Amino acid sequence: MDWSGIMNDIYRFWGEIAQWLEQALHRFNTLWASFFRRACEILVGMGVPEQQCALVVYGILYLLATLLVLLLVWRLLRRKRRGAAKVPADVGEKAAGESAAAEPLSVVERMRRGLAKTHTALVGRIDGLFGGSAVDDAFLEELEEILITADFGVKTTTALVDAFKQRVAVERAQGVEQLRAILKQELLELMRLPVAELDVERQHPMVMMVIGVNGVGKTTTIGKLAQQYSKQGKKVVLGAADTFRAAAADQLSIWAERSGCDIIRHEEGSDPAAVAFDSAKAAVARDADILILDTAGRLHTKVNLMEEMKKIHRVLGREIDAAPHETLLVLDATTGQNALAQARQFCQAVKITGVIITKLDGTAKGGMAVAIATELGLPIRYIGVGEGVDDLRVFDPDLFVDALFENR
Ligand SMILES: Nc1nc2c(ncn2[C@@H]2O[C@H](COP(=O)(O)OP(=O)(O)O)[C@@H](O)[C@H]2O)c(=O)[nH]1
Ligand SMILES: [Mg+2]
Repeated sequence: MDWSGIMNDIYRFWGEIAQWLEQALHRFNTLWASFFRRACEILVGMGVPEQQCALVVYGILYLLATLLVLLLVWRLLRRKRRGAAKVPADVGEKAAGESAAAEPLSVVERMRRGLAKTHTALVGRIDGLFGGSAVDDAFLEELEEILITADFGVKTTTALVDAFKQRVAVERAQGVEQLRAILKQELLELMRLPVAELDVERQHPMVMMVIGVNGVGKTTTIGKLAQQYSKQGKKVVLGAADTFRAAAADQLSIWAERSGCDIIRHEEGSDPAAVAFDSAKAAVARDADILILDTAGRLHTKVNLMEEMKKIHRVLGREIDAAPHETLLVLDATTGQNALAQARQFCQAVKITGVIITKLDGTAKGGMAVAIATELGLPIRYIGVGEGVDDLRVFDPDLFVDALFENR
C-alpha cells in the first residue's frame, strides 16, 4: 500500500478545505463589513450619533436573536401541548373497548359504562313517568311494568312498588327528584343483606370454589380475580378442576401465567375431585393466601354435575379446615330470570355463599341482580361489567343503584 500517496492526498484535501474556509471567512467579513457600514449610514440618517452606531447595531442584532429563540421555544411548547391534548382522546377510545387503556377509568365510571344498557331502559322511562301524572293506580302499574321489563322479577317488583307507594303516601312526595330518591332508597333497602363482606384474609389459605353452568364466565372471572389479588401482593394458586376439555385448563393456564400465579392441572377427563385434592395440598405446601378452584358446568346430567360438586366440597373440607370458605355461583346477566332458576338448582346441591354476576354490560336487564339478592337472599360478591380485568368489581349496592339511576 502506498502510504505516502495516501498521506499526500489527505494533506491536499485538508489544504483545500482550509482554503475554502479561509475564503468563506473572508467573504463573510466583507459582507459583514458592508452590512455594518450600510446599517451605520441608515442609523446616522435617522439621527443616531456616529460613535454610538456600533452599539445600536449590536443591540438590534441581540434583540433579533432573542426574539428568534423565544419564537422557537413558543413553537416547541405549542406542539407539545397539542400532543398532550390528543392523548386522553385515544385513551378514552381504548378504555371504552378494552381495559388495557393506559389511563385507568374510575370505579364509578366503569360501573356507569357497564350498566349503560340497563340505565337507558330504566331511567328514561322512569323519569318520563315521574315527571308526568300523580302517583295513582295507572302510575304504579306502569312503574311495575318498567321494572319487570328490566328483569327485576315479579316478587322484587311487587315488594319495591309496595314500599314505594307507602312512602310516597306518607311523605306526600312528588316531582321527579323526590320520587326517584324514594325509589332508590327502597331499592337499596331491599338489596342490603345482613351478611358479612367477603374477606379473603379470614382464612389461610382462603379457598374459593367457583361453580356455574357452561359459558357463564367462570374461568374468565377466576382469571380476573387471580390477577387482581396477585396485584395486591397475595399468593394465589389456581386449581383447574374443569377437566372436561383440555382447553378449559389451557384457558386458566394463560390467566395464571399472566398474573404470575401457580396452577394445578391434570389431564383432560381426569377426576375433578383429584385436582381439588392436589390443589388444596399445593396451596398449603406453598403457603398460598388464596386457592381458587375452577369447575366444569357441562356434565351430561344435572345429577352428575351436582354429585361432582358435593364430592369436591368434601375433598376440600378434608384437606383444609372448613374449606371451601366461599362457594361462589357465577350467573350470566344476559340470561335474565333464567339465571334465577339456575341459582335455585345449585342451591339445592351445595351451600352457596355468594354470587358473581357477569356480563352486566351486555344486557338491559340488569335488574336481575336485584332479584338475585332479594329473592334468594344470596349476597352478590362481584359483578362483571366488561371483559377487561378491571371490569370485575366488588359489588357495592350503593354504587350499583347510583349507576342505575343517576342523571347522565
Ligand atoms: N361482556 C362480558 N363478557 C364476559 C364477562 N365475563 C365473561 N365474559 C365472556 O364470557 C365468555 C365465556 O367465559 P368463560 O370464562 O369461558 O365461561 P365458563 O365456561 O363459565 O368458564 C368469554 O368470552 C368471556 O370473555 C363480562 O363481565 N362481560
Ligand atoms: Mg371455564
